[in-house]
Amino acid sequence: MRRILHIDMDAFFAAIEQKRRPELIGKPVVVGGSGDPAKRGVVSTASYEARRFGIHSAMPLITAYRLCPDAVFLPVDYEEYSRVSEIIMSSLRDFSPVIEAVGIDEAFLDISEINKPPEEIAEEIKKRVKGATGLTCSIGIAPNKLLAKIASDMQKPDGLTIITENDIETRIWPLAVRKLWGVGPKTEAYLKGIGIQTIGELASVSPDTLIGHFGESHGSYLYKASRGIDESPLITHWEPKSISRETTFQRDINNFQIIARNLIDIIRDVADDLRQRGYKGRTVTVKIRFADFKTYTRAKTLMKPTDSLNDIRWAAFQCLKRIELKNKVRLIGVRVSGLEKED
Ligand code: TTP
Ligand code: MG
Repeated sequence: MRRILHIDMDAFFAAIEQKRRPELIGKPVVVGGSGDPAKRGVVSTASYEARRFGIHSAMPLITAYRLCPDAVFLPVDYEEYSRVSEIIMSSLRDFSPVIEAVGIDEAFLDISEINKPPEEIAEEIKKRVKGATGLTCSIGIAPNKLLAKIASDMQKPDGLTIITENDIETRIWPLAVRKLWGVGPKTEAYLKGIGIQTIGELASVSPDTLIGHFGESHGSYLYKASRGIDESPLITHWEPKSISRETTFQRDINNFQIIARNLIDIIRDVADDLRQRGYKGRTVTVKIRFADFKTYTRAKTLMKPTDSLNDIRWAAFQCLKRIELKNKVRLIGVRVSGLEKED
């Protein structure tokens, strides 16, 4: 019998900020944009204290500010969050080698081979993650990824929810269809139109009806998903499609020397990253965003894949020459794609 565990960190960015600045514990904290609610930007996440005011991810910062002017607004510090994420993922790897990291704060683990009760495994993981990072997480355990992900969301924060095949009718069917992975606003709206709001109601629709409307693939997916059926494997290894870096200047720049120098710095980072991860790439793309947000990209494809700093720099400057720098520059970026793994 398959046993899949899904772990999702609680209020991830906000919890990290509260951890490193304990005076913020218990306070409404909003992480997003540059951390200044007077500037454009959206909420990346809000602490549970801030959520009580109705603040949530993707909401404009200004709206969040209106809902709770006393909240502490902080800028996004991806570098720190990635560092913590790596610590979490490597702790998880000690429990099972079959792990699929999803985004920055989520992962699936296949725990079928671990000879312990699921509660015990979950408690051990929570303890390890807390010990390594000081943060809490919520865990769901179920026979497949679909149900495990639903389960981890059922008792947040610091939750543990175990779903077996026998629980599908009582605990999954009452939930809104939106809780199913792959059901977005469009599918939800159509289903609502035909009187279907819960997963249980979805399970009562014939597969032909669903396939007739959504097509073979999505239709039969919905039919199976509503019954808690999901055989999808964990994807334990992702090949990157490209390796890139970009930089936003503190102030918009029109000095070519400064632009060129920064471009060289990020080319060096990209080349280092390629070599460290064992890739070579064929296509180099340069991106320039001007002060008015107009964005241009130019690409150069080389004769053969490379990870050489000189080759990438040459190609990048070929690209740069093809963009007229008639305005001040806000952002520059470099991407290497067409990747091949080195032998
Ligand atoms: P989530 O796991 O969706 O949210 P969360 O961890 O903040 O809160 P929860 O306890 O409900 O799991 O996303 C993880 C991180 O990803 C989140 O801390 C910030 C980031 N994020 C965004 O930047 N924008 C978004 O719209 C969402 C949903 C998340
Ligand atoms: Mg989370």
